[in-house]
Formats: sequence, C-alpha cells, structure tokens
Amino acid sequence: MDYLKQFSLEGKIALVTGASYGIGFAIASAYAKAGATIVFNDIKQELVDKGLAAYEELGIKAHGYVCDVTNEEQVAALIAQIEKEVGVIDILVNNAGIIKRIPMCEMTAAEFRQVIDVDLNAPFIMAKAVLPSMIKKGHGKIINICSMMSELGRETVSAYAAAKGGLKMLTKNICSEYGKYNIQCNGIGPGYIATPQTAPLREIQPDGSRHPFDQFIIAKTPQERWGEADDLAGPAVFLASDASNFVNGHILYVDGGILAYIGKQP
Ligand code: NAP
Ligand code: GCO
Repeated sequence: MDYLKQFSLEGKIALVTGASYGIGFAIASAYAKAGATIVFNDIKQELVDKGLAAYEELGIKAHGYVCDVTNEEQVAALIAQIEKEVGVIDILVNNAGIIKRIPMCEMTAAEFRQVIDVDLNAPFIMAKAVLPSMIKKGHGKIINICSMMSELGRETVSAYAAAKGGLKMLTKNICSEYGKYNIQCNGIGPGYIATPQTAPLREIQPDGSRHPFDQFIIAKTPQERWGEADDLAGPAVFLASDASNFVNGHILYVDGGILAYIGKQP
C-alpha cells in the first residue's frame, strides 16, 4: 500500500468557507498543494478578489464566490453555482467565523445571536446544502473548525464558546446520522493562532511590552508559542484525505498542548 497516496487530494473539490485569508486560506492552500481544486467564499467581493490574488501568488487557481454563509438562499445558490461551474463538492470545511469579546451582562441578545448565527447555524446550513450530493456520490468529508472554546470557557466569549461547543456536538451528530453513507465529519480545534481574529490579543503595549493575554497564552501553551495558520494545514489535509476514512466524529485539537497542561507557574 502506498501510504503517502492516502494523503493525496488529487481529483477532489474542496469548499472552504471564509478563506480569503487566515486559517481558511492556509487550509485551502494546503489542499491545493495536495492536489485538490479549491473553492472558497467570503462575504464581500473585495475580499474574494483579495483572496483570488493571494491564491494566484501561490500559483493556485482558486474559484471564489461571494456568499454570506448564514443566508440559506445564498448558500443554496452558491452550491448550485459551484456544482455547475466546478463540480460536486467532495470536501467542505466550515471555517467562516466571528467572535465578539463582550462580558455577558453587557452583551445584547442580538450580538449573542449574531455569533451563534455565523459560528453554529451557518455550519448547519452549509452541511445541509452539501450532504445530498455527498450521499449520491457515496463519499464526503465535512470538517468543522471548532476551538479551545469547544472545551473551555473564559471571560467575555460566552456566545463564541456556546457556538463552538455546539459545533463540536453538531460534528458528532453529522457523523452519527451520515456515517452510513461513507461521510466522515470531524472537527479541528485550533489553539491560539496568530490571525486577524486574535490580533487584538497580541497587540504590543504602549510601553513596548507584550499584551498581557499574549503572555498568558505563552504560559498556558507547552510549546510556548502562538500557533500559525500553517500549523493546521497537515491535520486538515489528513481529515480531508482517504487516510482518515475511518476517523469520524473526532475533534482533532491542534493547540501545542494547551488542553493537556495546567499552565506554567507564574
Ligand atoms: P478571521 O481571520 O476572522 O477570518 C474569518 C473569515 O470568515 C473571514 O474571511 C471572514 O470574512 C469570514 N466570515 C465571517 N463571517 C462570514 C459570513 N457570514 N459569511 C462568509 N464568510 C464570513 O478568523 P480566523 O482566525 O482565520 O479563524 C477562522 C476560523 O477558525 C473561525 O471559525 C474561528 O472561530 C476559528 N478559530 C480561530 C482561532 C484563532 O486563534 N485564530 C482558534 C480557534 C478557532 P470577513 O473578513 O468579511 O468578516
Ligand atoms: C479568544 C480567542 C480564542 C481563539 C480560539 C481559541 O478570544 O479567546 O479569540 O477564542 O479564537 O477560538 O481556540
């Protein structure tokens, strides 16, 4: 058996949501290098254009579409357009996400709902849109980007933690309901990754020192560094490939050991 071949994505079509930059971009780029045809969406044309240019710079011919993943009609139209212009989706990565860091007692219900809508309802909408074709094809991979907050809480991220905890269970439920169709649904739980989403937590302080939260994460991470989006590429290729055809309902934490560690003594 040529074990390396199991990790190839040759001939596969992968849709990564919210992948103009950040974690989604790193995952989609890795998929392209593993042989897949890349499709991505973002909420604004200017971001799609920015993403297309960034992929092209890497020599990747990606297909980009404007779509708000929380909008069922837009998602249905997106999938139909992709199937017409590119082909049936083999791999879906639910990556698009937002966070609002607000103490719960100061957060409005509308703000809470907005985070749940993007981080939990949208992965449901996206998965529901691609499952019928995967069932027809007899195989499929759905990968949900979870979080440390799928397992842990912290101040100011109640909506995000509720969404990511729910996303962990949605992952297990898609596995339970669709495993019989040879569809694998797994999650990736990144640790703290240096992307625009966490930039506010890493800002250099006026006195030139590191952000207190930055120092906190270094103390909580056995590998004593923030993750890079590229640290997620290999695990994401594994979960999208034939190498994981009997891995289902699993959340693969890529966190430098955070979840295993009580943290460095101050
Ligand atoms: P990011 O830099 O904020 O990128 C998120 C992407 O999602 C952006 O392209 C954003 O587009 C897009 N998006 C947001 N709402 C959307 C919508 N309604 N429809 C379509 N696209 C939408 O985030 P990231 O750090 O790369 O994180 C990506 C995923 O990993 C998220 O699910 C996040 O929760 C998760 N995660 C991140 C970390 C971390 O430390 N960075 C750790 C664990 C998990 P716009 O720019 O237009 O908003
Ligand atoms: C935060 C961070 C985290 C990371 C990630 C950790 O404010 O605590 O944004 O939530 O984004 O989800 O896995």
